[in-house]
Amino acid sequence: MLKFWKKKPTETASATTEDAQEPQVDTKADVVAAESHPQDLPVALTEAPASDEQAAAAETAVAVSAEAPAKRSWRERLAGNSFARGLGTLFVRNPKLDDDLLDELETTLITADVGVEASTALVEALRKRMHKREFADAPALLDALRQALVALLQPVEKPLQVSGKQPFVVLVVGINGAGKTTTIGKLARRWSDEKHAVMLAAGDTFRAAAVEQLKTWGERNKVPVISQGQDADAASVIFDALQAARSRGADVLIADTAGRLHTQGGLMDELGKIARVLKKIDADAPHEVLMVIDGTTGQNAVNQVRQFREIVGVTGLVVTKLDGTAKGGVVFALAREFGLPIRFVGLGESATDLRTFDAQAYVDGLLPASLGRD
Ligand SMILES: Nc1nc2c(ncn2[C@@H]2O[C@H](COP(=O)(O)OP(=O)(O)OP(=O)(O)O)[C@@H](O)[C@H]2O)c(=O)[nH]1
Ligand SMILES: [Mg+2]
Repeated sequence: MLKFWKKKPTETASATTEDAQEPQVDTKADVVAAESHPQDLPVALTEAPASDEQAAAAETAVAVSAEAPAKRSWRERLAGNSFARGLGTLFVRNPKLDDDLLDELETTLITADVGVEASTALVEALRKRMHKREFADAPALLDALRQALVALLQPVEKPLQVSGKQPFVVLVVGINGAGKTTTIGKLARRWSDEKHAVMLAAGDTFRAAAVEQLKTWGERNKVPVISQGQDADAASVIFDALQAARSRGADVLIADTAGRLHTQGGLMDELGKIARVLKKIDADAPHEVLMVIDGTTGQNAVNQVRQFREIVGVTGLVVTKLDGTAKGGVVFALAREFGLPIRFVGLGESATDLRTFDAQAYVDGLLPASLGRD
């Protein structure tokens, strides 16, 4: 564990623009209240105090997560999804194996956000096998469906390894409200627990409370946050953060960015700029462009990934809010459409509610209890 990790950080680094040739780190021992300064003032390496309200919220969240059972099962967390409900209803009375049942199954999958193409492919493969009399009854058909669903997800079950580069730079992108900042907080917790020295970069300089939100997560997890004021240049913040992370020997730097839509040209260009300035320090950075997707957005998620991938070369996905009303099927649609690694899934709001994606656990969590295997 590095020394600076333990003490309260008091160092500042100077703001740097994309054009800077030589990155500068000013190590004056002043703590700068970032939000009170305009964008051209120094970056604060800070565990700055958040408001009382935020601190209280953070404490409550920590307390809640500490009290919660260490690991609730995937099924418990995925219980609200309509995937299980749809299949449960369809197979409740061990129905007759016929084409009508398969048509209904296809509709159920499409309704659960699996997407038309993936649903049709899954059902047609089952139909062929049914006509060859491979299934004795409905449970046998469902077991085959289970296996086909797992097979669809297994290629994208590729956990993210943050070793091998130092610092390993993770750029987190996605549309507004997808769960980026929360996911960063959870990742900070996870990687700190795994004894990596983590730093965060407050690259969302667009939304008023974004920097404070990230700082609260930083405090909770005792992880330094590099920030400038609101409206600062995001690329400059993240550039300085990488310099700071390098000079302090951090293992992982996770950069937050503002939520954006593909229609917001300026903001989309900013992502390209962020990636470009990082390469001035490390030609391979960012080592992971992690796109966060709200699991409740359904098929729209497919379009989102397509658009972000064009602009910034997404290398991994996180699907959040699968504990809520998400239908759960979008994960299959994404796997089939892009084959991009699904690194994690968000199964709740607290620090420990991020799971490494596990194809089998996910499928069994989605299927009705009588059908899945825990
Ligand atoms: N139930 C549930 N809620 C989540 C999950 N992940 C994030 N949230 C909630 O989603 C809301 C938005 O999360 P943020 O992390 O602020 O999303 P963001 O993408 O950073 O949003 P912007 O910065 O505004 O673009 C918050 O209320 C989070 O608590 C999850 O896995 N499950
Ligand atoms: Mg955010």
